[in-house]
Amino acid sequence: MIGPVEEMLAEIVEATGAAHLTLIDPDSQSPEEAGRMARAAADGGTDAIMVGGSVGAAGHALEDTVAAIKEESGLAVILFPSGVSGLCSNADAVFFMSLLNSRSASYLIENQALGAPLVYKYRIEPIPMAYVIVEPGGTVGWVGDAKLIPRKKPELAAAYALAGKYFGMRMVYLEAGSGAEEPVPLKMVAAAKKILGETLLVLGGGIRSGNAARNLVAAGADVIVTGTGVERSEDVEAFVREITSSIKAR
Ligand code: 1GP
Repeated sequence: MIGPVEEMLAEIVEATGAAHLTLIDPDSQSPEEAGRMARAAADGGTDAIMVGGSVGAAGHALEDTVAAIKEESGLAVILFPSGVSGLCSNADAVFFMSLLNSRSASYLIENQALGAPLVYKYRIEPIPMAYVIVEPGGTVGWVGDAKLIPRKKPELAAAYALAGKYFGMRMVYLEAGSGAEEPVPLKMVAAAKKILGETLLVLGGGIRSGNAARNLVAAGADVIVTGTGVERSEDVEAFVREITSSIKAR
């Protein structure tokens, strides 16, 4: 069953052409600072906040960061966990992902099996998502033991995306890795979207300008994720505004 956060994202994509998510890693700043960033991102037009990271995004730092973001921004918080420890009870939703091109059963299904009862207990909304990591892959590619999709092989990314859709996942996330020098190639985005149809295509990793985001959306991305760009920005609101004004047609 589709929950309220997923529905909200789908409606935003339908109404404006694309959605923007701001990724905040609880390990990179204090909860207070995360709250301020989220408020600035909200003022810049972001649609929701993702919270997660490959290392150290757990425990009190995670819970306090989620609480501060919700309090300051009023936006929905979607967890983006790298494992069971990336779950907490005060978030609104979780990207319930399987890293489809991992070589490790841990990232394909074991963390998910151990985490599922917690998602149930915490009553957070699970959003089923196929997660596919493309070269260079960054920290998450290494941690997730991914067999990285070569940048020159769009058909491989499309094949994984379609497998995710056939599994019933309603979103597919193509990830170049946080801090990547370049986003996922446009040809790959186009190949994946062509085969996905209505299934939402999420793009992240290395997106640091309005232009780059606009090109990805023109190629077929439905949701744009930015983390590093927001983190490094002196003026978070202006940075997020640049991205959101570039991707939203209406
Ligand atoms: C990481 O795709 C996200 O999972 C965000 O990447 O930090 O490069 O924006 P950046």
